[in-house]
Amino acid sequence: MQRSINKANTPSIETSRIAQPIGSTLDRFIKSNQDQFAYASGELSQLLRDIALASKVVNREVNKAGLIDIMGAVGSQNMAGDDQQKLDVLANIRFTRALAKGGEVCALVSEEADTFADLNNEGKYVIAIDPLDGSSNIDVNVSIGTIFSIYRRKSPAGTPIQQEDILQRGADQVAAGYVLYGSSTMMVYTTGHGVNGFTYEPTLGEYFLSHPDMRMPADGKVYSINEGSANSFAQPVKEYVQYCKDQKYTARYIGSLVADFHRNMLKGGIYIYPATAKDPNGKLRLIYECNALAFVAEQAGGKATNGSMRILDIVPESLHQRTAFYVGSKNMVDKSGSFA
Ligand code: AFP
Repeated sequence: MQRSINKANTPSIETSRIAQPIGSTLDRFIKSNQDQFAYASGELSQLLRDIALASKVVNREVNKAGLIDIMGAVGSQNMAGDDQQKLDVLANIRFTRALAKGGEVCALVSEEADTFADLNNEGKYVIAIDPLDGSSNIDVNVSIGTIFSIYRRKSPAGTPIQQEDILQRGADQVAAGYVLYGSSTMMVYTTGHGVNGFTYEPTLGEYFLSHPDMRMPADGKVYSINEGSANSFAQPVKEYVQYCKDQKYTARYIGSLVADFHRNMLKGGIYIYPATAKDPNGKLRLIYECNALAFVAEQAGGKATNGSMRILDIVPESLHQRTAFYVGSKNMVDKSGSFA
């Protein structure tokens, strides 16, 4: 006798409760969205995968930092004059190696090096990276991050790298993002078509799409600024901080840009590193810190300025240029600008 198959009673693999679906891997997501890129040749996809791979290695080092002797300062200073922590150096090596092996990048600008590194001269992309931001937090187990910014080179492949390849406006970025090494590790990036966040699953060694189409709330109640420097803020900044207090906003300042940014991205808020008497151009670096986060913020509906001008419109004049940075929920950044 032939048995009939009752489809209605057949449990669907897709919806089975026995094993919850775990969503798209970063790899699969990059591949399925490749057609959105202006130059859909697969090289930018590979570059993003190289970044993800290096971040997994850095994540491993960050996680075991407390266990072995790789914590603490290495004894030298980077271009910005900060003490270089061992993990900074290590992260720089990991990202540089992964990007050099991938072959898509012709030049790499890093916080950890005075000038750009020539990678593959046939590569079509320029990358600017802060391999491990918030390094003064490493020794105390506080969240740190990697920030990256990707540009299409302007000079023809195979020719010497030009200044115009390196010093591009943030508005010319083709992709940007960050990795947050926090209570879980996340990679968040944009290719100019919205922002997506992926959470790392360490036992599987994969990033999974956990935060699709991230949107930054237009308003928030959190302000993040180092008020210890308040005496050297300009009057408009002092007034804006007072305004935040009058509004009974909550102050939250981790001192780790990626972590502060990410919290505000999810919950709404503003992060400010203003010009101060000590740092008249602010402290943060335009090319490998602010541009990337400004691009992510705008793609998520947020805003980023230097207090008056859109960050992405600033034409950089030097590799390690600093800028004041106001980033976060659009209405809050607009309000802060009204005090200028
Ligand atoms: P470090 O990498 O030296 O810890 O600097 C971190 C940072 O660039 C950024 O992540 C913080 O938001 C900001 O500096 C903190 O600077 P202040 O200590 O001056 O507030």
